Amino acid sequence: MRALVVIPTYNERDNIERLLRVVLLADPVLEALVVDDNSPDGTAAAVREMAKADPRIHLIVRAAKLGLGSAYVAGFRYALENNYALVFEMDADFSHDPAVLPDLIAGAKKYDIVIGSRYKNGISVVNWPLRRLILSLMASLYVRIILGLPVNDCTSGFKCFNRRVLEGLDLGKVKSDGYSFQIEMNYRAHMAGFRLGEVPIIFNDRRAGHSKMNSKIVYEALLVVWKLLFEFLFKRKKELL
Ligand SMILES: Nc1nc2c(ncn2[C@@H]2O[C@H](COP(=O)(O)OP(=O)(O)OP(=O)(O)O)[C@@H](O)[C@H]2O)c(=O)[nH]1
Ligand SMILES: [Mg+2]
Repeated sequence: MRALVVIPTYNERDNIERLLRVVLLADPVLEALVVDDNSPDGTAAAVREMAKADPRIHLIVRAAKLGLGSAYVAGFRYALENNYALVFEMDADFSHDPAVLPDLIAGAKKYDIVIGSRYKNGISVVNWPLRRLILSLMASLYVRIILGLPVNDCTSGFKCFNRRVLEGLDLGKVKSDGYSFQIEMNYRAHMAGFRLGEVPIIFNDRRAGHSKMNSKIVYEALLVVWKLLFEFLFKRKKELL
């Protein structure tokens, strides 16, 4: 079995080399794909150097900062073309502990999407300002109520897809970024009949580098929920007519 960890990066030079080493040590089936948006800090050059010596490291460099959602989609397409059975999403900033990767692999025996969940067994977030934690919890609650998604942590970016999910969805349709990308992938997969499950993780605030989080990402997530709801309601109505 081959498994690919897709790691989108923008200015993660201070994290990426160490992260790649730890990810590849976490399980022998794992390979890593960094999708870098031409980071000015030279992230891609550092990865290219490592990839020369290690065939388990792969790199896609895009021309400019095109957004997190499309970086994941580029990684998913690469994974499908290169026959990986499992495909992971993971941040480069050590918020996601690579030691959990084997738990996600184990979860993939039971679920089509395994979500590394901050809110599965209580709340397990370390070093986040209370404001941000409340925002994230409210966002998940909002998504659960409006979309009926059976998931506690709807915006987690640490997860594992079975390749059949990525094959089964029309990736060209997924246009959103950041948190809304996570919501959109979860909802489309759920509506297509795939099984979503959660394994608890401890989420840590980023270790180095700078946040790309902003209020636009939050508003986009609030909106995408309604966009998806109406898209699927409309589709159902058309099917009934
Ligand atoms: N390729 C690419 N990667 C991105 C882009 N925006 C963010 N990233 C990466 O996506 C991951 C998640 O972004 P973060 O900035 O950590 O977002 P966050 O976790 O919500 O916020 P902080 O942890 O506070 O920074 C990191 O590895 C980023 O480097 C982008 O436009 N393109
Ligand atoms: Mg982060």
